Amino acid sequence: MKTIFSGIQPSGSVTLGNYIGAMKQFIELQEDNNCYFCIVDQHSITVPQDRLELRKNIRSLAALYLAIGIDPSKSTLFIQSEVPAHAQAGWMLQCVAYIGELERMTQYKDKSAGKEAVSAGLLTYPPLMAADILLYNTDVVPVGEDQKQHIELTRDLAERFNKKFNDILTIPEPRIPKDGARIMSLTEPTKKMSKSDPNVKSYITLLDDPKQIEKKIKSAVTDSDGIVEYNRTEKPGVSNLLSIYSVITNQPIEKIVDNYKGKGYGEFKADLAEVVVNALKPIQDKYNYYINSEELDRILDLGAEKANVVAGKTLKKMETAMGLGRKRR
Ligand code: ATP
Ligand code: LTN
Repeated sequence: MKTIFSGIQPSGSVTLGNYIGAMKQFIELQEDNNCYFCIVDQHSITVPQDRLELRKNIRSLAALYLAIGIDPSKSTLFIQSEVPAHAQAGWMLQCVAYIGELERMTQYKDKSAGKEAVSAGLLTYPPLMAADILLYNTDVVPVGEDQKQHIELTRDLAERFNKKFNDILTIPEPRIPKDGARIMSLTEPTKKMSKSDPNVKSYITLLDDPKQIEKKIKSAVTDSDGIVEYNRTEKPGVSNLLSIYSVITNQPIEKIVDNYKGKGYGEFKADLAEVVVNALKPIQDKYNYYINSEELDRILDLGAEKANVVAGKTLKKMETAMGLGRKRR
């Protein structure tokens, strides 16, 4: 049995990219591992958020975790800001990290590019992510491809901490799915699908209704040759749609390509829309149950309680190793 940790930002509505790249793995992993799944609200304030919108997104993300199948009797589900050890350990790891290595993070470069005002938090975000992971003695972190660099930095920070202070932190491994680790934007298929993209047509959320899904897939950018074929560089749009089809239906891409030989994009897109709508229907039904239930709050309270105990223990060890506070008997 391994310890698993992963987090999702409540920075918008969860997309098909988040689901395929990260969340689908969570369900499989919770069966025989010790899992922690977190709503990383402190990460989401590294860029401006509307207060009311953020509150709504936090609750909605919690309900979605449950709707996709996170079982609170198997996994610990909690909100990052309800476990203060994250920010505390995050600060300590900021003091272990070097500015140069933080400036090299591609997510930082992407999110700060062209912005006049960039928060210091956007730069120091990876040590907070490292704290999330390291506080639970995590072995494995299931994430999409874009987070690989952050996990590598987490490993570097943990190794540096262990060497400089005391050998107490577990070195985690990333777990990136073979297929679907990078679902692309529907409108710009060379960019990753992202829930904070200002263009709502670029992503499908788990809560989109059938009409929206149909419309978005119909208008997804493809190319003009009309052949359903997989080629990421020459045909990024169609290839992205094929990846989505393949992961959702559990069919190899070659088989799908075969089925659409001689058929055009219209038929392929209409079928894909149906596949997505059918896959999301049970998730949406469960979501509607959880979103207004008191059960959701009970689950989150219990999750925070459990997480505080585990994280608090590691935090104390880290403080002792660094020499913070008074010597404890
Ligand atoms: P934001 O737009 O606010 O940066 P995001 O949509 O990129 O958000 P995160 O909350 O940062 O999503 O990521 C949650 C998880 O989903 C991470 O494990 C991340 O790797 C994964 N993920 C995000 N986008 C994709 C994508 N397009 N394809 C596959 N996995 C993804
Ligand atoms: N950085 C991640 C979200 C995140 C995370 C984590 C993922 C924050 N803390 C811990 C895995 C483990 C992102 O932007 N997708």
